[in-house]
Amino acid sequence: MKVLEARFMRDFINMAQEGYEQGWHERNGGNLSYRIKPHEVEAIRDRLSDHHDWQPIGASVPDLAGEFFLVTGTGQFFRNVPIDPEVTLGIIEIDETGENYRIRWGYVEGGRPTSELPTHLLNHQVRKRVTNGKDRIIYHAHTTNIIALSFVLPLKDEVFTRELWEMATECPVVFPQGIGVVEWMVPGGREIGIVTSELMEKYSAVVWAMHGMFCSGSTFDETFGLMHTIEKAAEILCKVMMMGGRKRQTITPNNFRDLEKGFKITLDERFLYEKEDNGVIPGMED
Ligand code: 2HA
Ligand code: ZN
Repeated sequence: MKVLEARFMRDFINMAQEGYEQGWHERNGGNLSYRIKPHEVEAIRDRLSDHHDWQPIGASVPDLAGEFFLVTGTGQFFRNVPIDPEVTLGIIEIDETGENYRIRWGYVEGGRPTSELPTHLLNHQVRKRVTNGKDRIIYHAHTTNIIALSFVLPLKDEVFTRELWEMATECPVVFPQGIGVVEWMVPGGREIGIVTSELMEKYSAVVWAMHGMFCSGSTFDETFGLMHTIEKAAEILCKVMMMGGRKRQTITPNNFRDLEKGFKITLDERFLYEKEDNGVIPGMED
């Protein structure tokens, strides 16, 4: 089968386009990776090349040994993914040690995988383990409203989770585990990848302060939907702040406990703390 005719390829390209249309991928902002299923690799194996050398990943991912990934290229613009997928995307294979990768398809103008490859693969390794192999997609986007909030809210998992949950009743249903926060760090390396992947043990979404967000999911729809839901909650919170920043009423800890029963979800009590004044958004006290 031609690589571009594979279903996962079309779904990947559609997701890149939808993310661009949301305004989350200015210039070369953001990156996306998909852990390809074994039968999907077999269907395209005749079209894979073995002319490229093994290169260091820059991180150690032994639990991903032998896996294949479709990954956006470094410096590539999401805007161009549907226009020129063979240039903007590539398929890589991980070696038996989990230390090296080689290009098997794509990046035809001499490209390479995203600069955030260490974070993507470290996240994949953790999510593969904690979801028993279900999660296959890691998505990084420069979501405007989440970035804006990272200038104002305290950079704490508890605060981001709680304030975003309060912004839409479906939020605790869509991300019941909550959301993690990484304070400002240099992107593009192993260090930020390790910190992010440690949070991915508990959360399927992690904020990078003053930068964007990472989401993990089992399907393209689930992963995009998670990013979209969180970013929409962030947009509502920004609007509430712009309307003076004082809530007259909100969803209370007991309301969340009622949701747990109604939707058969479990919410960590860590996020259901009592506040001195339910109208005040942290960071906007005066
Ligand atoms: O690829 O988003 O974090 C550009 C980025 C780096
Ligand atoms: Zn980024």
